[in-house]
Amino acid sequence: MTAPSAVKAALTTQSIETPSWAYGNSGTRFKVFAQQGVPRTPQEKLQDAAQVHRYTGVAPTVALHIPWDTVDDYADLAAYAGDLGLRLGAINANVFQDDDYKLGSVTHPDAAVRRKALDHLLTCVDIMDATGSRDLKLWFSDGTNYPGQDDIRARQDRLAEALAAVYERLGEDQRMLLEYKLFEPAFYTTDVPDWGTAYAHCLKLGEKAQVVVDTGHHAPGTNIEFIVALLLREGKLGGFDFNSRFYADDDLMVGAADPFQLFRIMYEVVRGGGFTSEVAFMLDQCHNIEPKIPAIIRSVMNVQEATAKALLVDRDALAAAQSAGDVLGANAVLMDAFNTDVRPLLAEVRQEAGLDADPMGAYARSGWAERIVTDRQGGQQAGWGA
Ligand code: AOS
Ligand code: ZN
Ligand code: ZN
Repeated sequence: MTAPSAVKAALTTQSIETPSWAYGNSGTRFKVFAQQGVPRTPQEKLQDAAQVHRYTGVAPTVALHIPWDTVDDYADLAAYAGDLGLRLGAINANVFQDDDYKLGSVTHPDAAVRRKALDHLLTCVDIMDATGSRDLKLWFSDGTNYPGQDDIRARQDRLAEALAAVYERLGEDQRMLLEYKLFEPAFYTTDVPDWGTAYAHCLKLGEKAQVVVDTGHHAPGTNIEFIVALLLREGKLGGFDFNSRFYADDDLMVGAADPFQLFRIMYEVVRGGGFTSEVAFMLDQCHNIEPKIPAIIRSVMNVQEATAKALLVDRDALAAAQSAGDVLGANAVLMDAFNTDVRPLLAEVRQEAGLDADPMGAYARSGWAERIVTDRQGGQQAGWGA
């Protein structure tokens, strides 16, 4: 087993980005269950994110979503985040909630609609300039519902054209993270359905284009850790949208459905040299029925636990067993790490950082949940499930 001190040191370097939309009301297409005290403004979302960071110590950045987090002055918003001890993270573009995008955005058959979508993406880069954000995260709902509806190949050409224009606009230190998703809302073809499509586009674009893996965006049974290992090997893993799924893109708390899968993914990240700031560990979740801030704290802790277990894997023992062809021995090395209870170790990491050993309890005792219910009336919907 790797020395606990080395694991602890590595854990203090991890940061996990929380998404602004997870703090707002959300739901399914059937119903949004409004919660009391949810943020009414982007600033209030940041206040809640600051609580998550305060009790976990590892969630210093917040992803924004445009237009859900539209403000007049983004530099001001970045300064506000700074006052709360936070930074603004990835800018998530939205080219999926406008009537014009019924048949697609950047892949739409009509050039005028494509132009409108591209203009939004370029605006998002302007916002990144103001917020100091490094990453532009692109997820396209583009696709078709019926065979013959549009030309599959032409849609790839239109996509490539738009991505190239955005890539051209990126600053020196900015990146484009392209996210794939198997299906939904399109049900027949999706224009970026899988890692291979995302990878092919990113490869053509250049170094600043990277693939983002949303853990909920695969067919059941897909070996996500293999994708992670491969993308890391190719230098093309830009980050994660972490969440859990039981069926499709469920956006449940990461580590809730399959902590073993999360561990396997984190092991490949550690193994592949991805445990650096080059790989963004982001959450992409919606908390429809559970209280949001504690759910996000729990999610951050779940990522930390999987990371700690991955760091604990005895890599030397594993390599020895693997090269000896010791199938059971190699598997046992991995399982030993997975079956370790890392909660005491993480409690120590927190205490050594001056934090409460128990983030969930500390938040519950803080009174913040009660305070926002009194102070905030008429919380804003995150945008999902409208
Ligand atoms: C959609 O299914 C994707 O997971 C997106 O990453 C994300 O939820 C959206 O971009 C938030 O704006
Ligand atoms: Zn996502
Ligand atoms: Zn998703």
